[in-house]
Amino acid sequence: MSSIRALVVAAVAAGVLAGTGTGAMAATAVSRFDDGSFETPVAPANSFQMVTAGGSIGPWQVTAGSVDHIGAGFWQAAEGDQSVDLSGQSGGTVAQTFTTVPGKRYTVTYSLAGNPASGPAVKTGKVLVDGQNFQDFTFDTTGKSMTNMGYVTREVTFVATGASTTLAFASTTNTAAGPVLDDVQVRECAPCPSC
Ligand SMILES: [Ca+2]
Repeated sequence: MSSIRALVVAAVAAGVLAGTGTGAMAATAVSRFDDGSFETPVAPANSFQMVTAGGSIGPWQVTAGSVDHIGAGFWQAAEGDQSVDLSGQSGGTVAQTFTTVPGKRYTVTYSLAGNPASGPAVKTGKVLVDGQNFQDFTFDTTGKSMTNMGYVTREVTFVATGASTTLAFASTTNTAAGPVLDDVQVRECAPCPSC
């Protein structure tokens, strides 16, 4: 087990060096990227569970503001039954730290929509890798509904600089109805078709 312990210590040290380490992270073992579909835990059916900073949704940490974990039947998911509204009471951030190979290129794809119930029609947010802004995104909910969310697939790539990487999605829509995220996938490019 000593090798696993060494890996965790190395990953935490890398996070501290990158300026992303926190006391909370130190207690968390780093593993592969998991549950980009927000299917665990089970959120209330036909409703949602607000999760505030310091809370978690399965392997995801809510690191700022608040988000809504949307249960089955509340609105259309892109994959499975559940999704996340990145604005709970106001703009929130979800983040997941997972093992990566330094120097390798990774492709992140995700499904994006917006809470059509209220707030501004155009929802905005950003993708961050190790705290750096990698992509701004917008989604126009005009003409969309809870049964026709109109999900689009977005893609962003990054080259890992450490044994772990933190991927985050942040809402910059500071109302209770923000961008909706589901079906996040992370693939190691070998080689990357588009690069
Ligand atoms: Ca899902």
